Amino acid sequence: MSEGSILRPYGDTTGDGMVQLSFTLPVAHSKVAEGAAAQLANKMGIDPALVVHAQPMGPGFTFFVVYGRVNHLVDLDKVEVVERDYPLLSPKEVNLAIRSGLRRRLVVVGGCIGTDAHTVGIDAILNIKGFAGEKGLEYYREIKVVNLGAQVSVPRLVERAREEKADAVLVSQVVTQRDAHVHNTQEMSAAFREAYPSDRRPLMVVGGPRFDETMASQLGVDRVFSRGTTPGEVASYLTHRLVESRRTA
Ligand code: B12
Repeated sequence: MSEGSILRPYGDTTGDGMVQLSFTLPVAHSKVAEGAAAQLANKMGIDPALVVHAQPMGPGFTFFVVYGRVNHLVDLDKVEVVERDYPLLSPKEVNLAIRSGLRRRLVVVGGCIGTDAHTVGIDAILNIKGFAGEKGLEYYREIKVVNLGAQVSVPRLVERAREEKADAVLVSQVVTQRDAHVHNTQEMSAAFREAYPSDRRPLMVVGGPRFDETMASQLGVDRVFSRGTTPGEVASYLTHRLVESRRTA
């Protein structure tokens, strides 16, 4: 149901407040375990809560799916997101802007830091084959891409950024267990801030499916990109920050 900016979830009939939720409890499957799942859902504001699926997950664990009604409403006016604040450019426009604005190629150094070996995301942005029908940054004639791949240490990233005279570093973090993505990113940002004078340091961009795009300042980086990002968005952002904004300034 929608009343202006107020929304209620929708399952079977409009405005019925029905939601579906899945989680695992560290308990062997039994009737008591299903009762525990319903109790948890109740405590989360789901009432009635129907356990629609319960699957043993090895000894001592059960996976649940619960379907039920929440009374909460959401207010669209109070939602906070990072809207795109730069124009989307075609590869041709990006190349032209860099050529005329920088008069040299724009250099990006990218990779996955820490123990993270999930390279598909950063490759989607950097590799020529790209993502979602868009070519990656390697396709752009005026962008030089240095893709360091998986498990790059922060000191190595700083070293390569220096060697390459990077305009931007692009870092991917997919594993979020124990907030690894947050700690690794903060370590990276601190290392770059220490290694460079503030007016010389490369633009720091991080991305990954579980990043909250509103966290850039908390992470100490210039921009955060999340799931579904396309190479064109990244190329446009880099052009906006490294070419257009500097030209205006
Ligand atoms: C493929 C995969 C692997 C492959 C990775 C191969 C490779 N070369 O990348 C392998 C098998 C090696 C692997 C291993 C592991 N994996 Co894995 N893996 C996945 C899987 C199935 C897909 C990830 C993927 O490729 N997505 C596709 C890309 C295109 O999406 P993306 O990364 O989100 O990238 C997009 C955006 O986020 C953004 N983006 C990403 N990075 C960047 C960077 C920048 C700069 C920008 C601008 C944008 C950007 O742009 C991209 C395009 O839109 C996910 C589950 C899932 N379905 O997501 C689990 C998953 C990520 N893996 C997981 C785990 C736990 C592991 C292991 C720890 C398992 C284990 N116990 O060994 C290991 C860890 C290995 C390591 N050292 O990192 C968990 C992570 C849980 C968590 N919250 O931390 C997941 C979510 C599975 C799960 N549900 O448990 N994995």
